[in-house]
Amino acid sequence: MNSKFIVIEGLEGAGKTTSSLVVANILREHGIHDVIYTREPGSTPLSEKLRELIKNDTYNEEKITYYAELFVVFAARVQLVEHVIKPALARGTWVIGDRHELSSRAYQGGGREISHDFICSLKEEALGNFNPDLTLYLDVPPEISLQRVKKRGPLDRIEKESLHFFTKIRNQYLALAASDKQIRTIDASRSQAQVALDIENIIHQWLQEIP
Ligand code: T5A
Repeated sequence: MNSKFIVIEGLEGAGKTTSSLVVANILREHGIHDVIYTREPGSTPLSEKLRELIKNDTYNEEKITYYAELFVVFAARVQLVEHVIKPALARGTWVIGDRHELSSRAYQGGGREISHDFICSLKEEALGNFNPDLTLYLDVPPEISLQRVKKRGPLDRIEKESLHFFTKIRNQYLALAASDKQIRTIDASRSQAQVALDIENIIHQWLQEIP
């Protein structure tokens, strides 16, 4: 079987990091041990710098424009895909990604209301037809997701946004997931054990369906 790119998506605090480990465990049960983890933005030296820029809110009060935010997350993604993900897949390594392009369509498309067509054309231009093989979307109401994040410590620039902003992002995620069979939606407002069980079932079945 060729190596695959599995992405986990969702609002902050949805449980993406926790779920990455669940996915890796299931892959191991299927004899797949050669796995790397990526996070977006991040996971290359330059992309990690861009991550700091995007999460930080101290630019002497210079506001990051919505388009600048979009271009920064895309710059980080292109670096990651070209320097890490594609080479890994080419040598037979599986990749588990904490966020990918769906995040831009949800946050910058849904949250910032940048045109969906524009984001899609940017993606086509920058990455062509490169896409995840499977996306697990962890769906959680923003009220719950933000509660989890607040427990963790100080909020970053995006986490300080309004409930309305995160509601628009969630609605966009749900709409995109409903129109794409490659995206599987999981109710992540339940316990970690229940979420893990759903992930397990989805991955087991998906692996069996791969020709
Ligand atoms: N961004 C990113 C864009 O705007 N556009 C883009 O294109 C991209 C790629 C990235 C930021 O950048 C934005 C989105 C983000 O604002 P990030 O740190 O990578 O930031 O993303 P976060 O979503 O903020 O990461 P988090 O670590 O906050 O969320 P996770 O990974 O989803 O959650 P996790 O697993 O760390 O869990 C958080 C807490 O909740 C608990 C965990 O124990 C932990 O304490 N938890 C649960 N508690 C109860 N029940 C469950 N089912 C739980 N699951 C987890």
